[in-house]
Amino acid sequence: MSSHDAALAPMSAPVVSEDSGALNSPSAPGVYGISVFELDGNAVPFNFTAPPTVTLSATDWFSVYNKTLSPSLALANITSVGFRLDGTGSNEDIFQPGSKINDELSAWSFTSGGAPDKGDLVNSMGAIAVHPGTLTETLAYLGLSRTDNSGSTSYGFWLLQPSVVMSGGQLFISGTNTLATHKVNDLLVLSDFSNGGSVDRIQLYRWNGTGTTSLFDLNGVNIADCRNAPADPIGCGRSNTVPISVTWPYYNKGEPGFTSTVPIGQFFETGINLTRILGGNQGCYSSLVAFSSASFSDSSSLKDSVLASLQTCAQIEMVKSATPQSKEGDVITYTITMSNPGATLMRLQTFSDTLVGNLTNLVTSTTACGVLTPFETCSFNYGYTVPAGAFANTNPITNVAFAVYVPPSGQQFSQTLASDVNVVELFKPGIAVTKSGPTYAVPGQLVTYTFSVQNTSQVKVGAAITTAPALVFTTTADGIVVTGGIVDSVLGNLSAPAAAAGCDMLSHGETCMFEVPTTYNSLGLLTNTVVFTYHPA
Ligand SMILES: [Ca+2]
Ligand SMILES: [Ca+2]
Ligand SMILES: [Ca+2]
Ligand SMILES: [Ca+2]
Repeated sequence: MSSHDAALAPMSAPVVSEDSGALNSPSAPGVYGISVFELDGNAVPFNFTAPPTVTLSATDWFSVYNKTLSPSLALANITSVGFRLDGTGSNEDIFQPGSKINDELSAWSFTSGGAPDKGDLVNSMGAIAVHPGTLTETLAYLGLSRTDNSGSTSYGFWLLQPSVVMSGGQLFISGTNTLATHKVNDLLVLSDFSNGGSVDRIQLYRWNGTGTTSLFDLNGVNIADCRNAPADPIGCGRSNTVPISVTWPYYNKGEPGFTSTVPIGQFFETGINLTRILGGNQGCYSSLVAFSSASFSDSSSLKDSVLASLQTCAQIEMVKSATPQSKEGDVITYTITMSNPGATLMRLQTFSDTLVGNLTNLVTSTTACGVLTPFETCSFNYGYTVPAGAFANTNPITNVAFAVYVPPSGQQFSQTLASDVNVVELFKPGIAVTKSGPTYAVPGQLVTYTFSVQNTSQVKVGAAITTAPALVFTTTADGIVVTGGIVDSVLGNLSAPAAAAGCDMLSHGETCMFEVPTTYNSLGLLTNTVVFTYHPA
């Protein structure tokens, strides 16, 4: 087996050799209704200017290959790219004779050898985008180049949902010892294009559980070829009708070493609407297998293989937040924000919180997070009441939220789990009051009471947040104004003199003092009681 490391290849300025097709003038990028990516029979963005002033408003394979280099371009609207250079000659990875396009994956085997020139692939590549019109449909752009255009050979792609790796001549699910198998709605694209560059036919199949089922047959150059396809097609393809320049290391039959010029009919690109092709039941695809085959049939024998990675779904992102401190009896409000940075609509399968339990039905029925369309962000809140005893026993309050999202096919793979952990520390509010006044007085005597108040709230020893909130007379909790203060059974409301002395807000540990003079008018024992009411700020 041999392959070339894309990252080591130089990034050189391509010599733009625009296809002379009638619909492919530089002022009209050949996007043919799928206006994110140029399906125009070449690999260079129509408005390309040579580095270092690369400015691109359109995307083509030059950009995808550049994306594998460092530093890479940022590609608007493209959520994932894949690019793989294949080997050539007599010692590269090819299918073992007998492997068929419509075999179960575990029946495929690979070996080291040489593909016939006309079936020798140079590279495969892919890009994933959101349909710019509907903003909900997943588009896949797939491409390849080959070393020769003579004779009759067909080409195609399998888009596989599991992430697969080749080992010992077989395909395994990444990170496991399990042989890879097809999942329902794995997608097969077969193409038939001439050595003059016309795309005559594209057939689309899905894996139905035991074999392939035909979905669409784009038969005839007036349907299958992007130059002639209707606006916003379900799929179309383009080959190059003139020699084109590419920036990846390209090898051509009969030429030693690498060249940058691809002869007529040795480059192919296709764009397909995964959502429409699969009736809205597309999965999360992770692997792209490009192949050449003996003939244009889904039961044909396989020749060369190129395995690349391509992600049609993205990892759902979750951020969970709450105020960092709380206390017994209070409701901690958790805010969950989730976003879908990928090109595939995702549905919530389960949402749970380690403290609050399963909230799936609540989230699905009352929030926008039940379905996340491409690039959508949603958020919602839920509460947890801190129980009595928590300050001593379960401090801090730690919980984790988990969300599992699945693509429309319902098939769940590893990309779809989102989680976030949150820690809320508890404090115990407290105040200490000292009141002093004269022991004796005669009626009519002026006496002075002295009040001293301290914020004696506690935090847990060793807590990350070492101070408790300030305590105040008046606060706003959940939009409701909560009023406290100081009221003495004899002296009346003392909030004003207390506030004047700074006692209306006490930071953690702070002490304040105030005095209240009054005239003693009683004839006997006078007992007064003072009530201090504070709230955490
Ligand atoms: Ca193109
Ligand atoms: Ca182009
Ligand atoms: Ca090859
Ligand atoms: Ca190969």
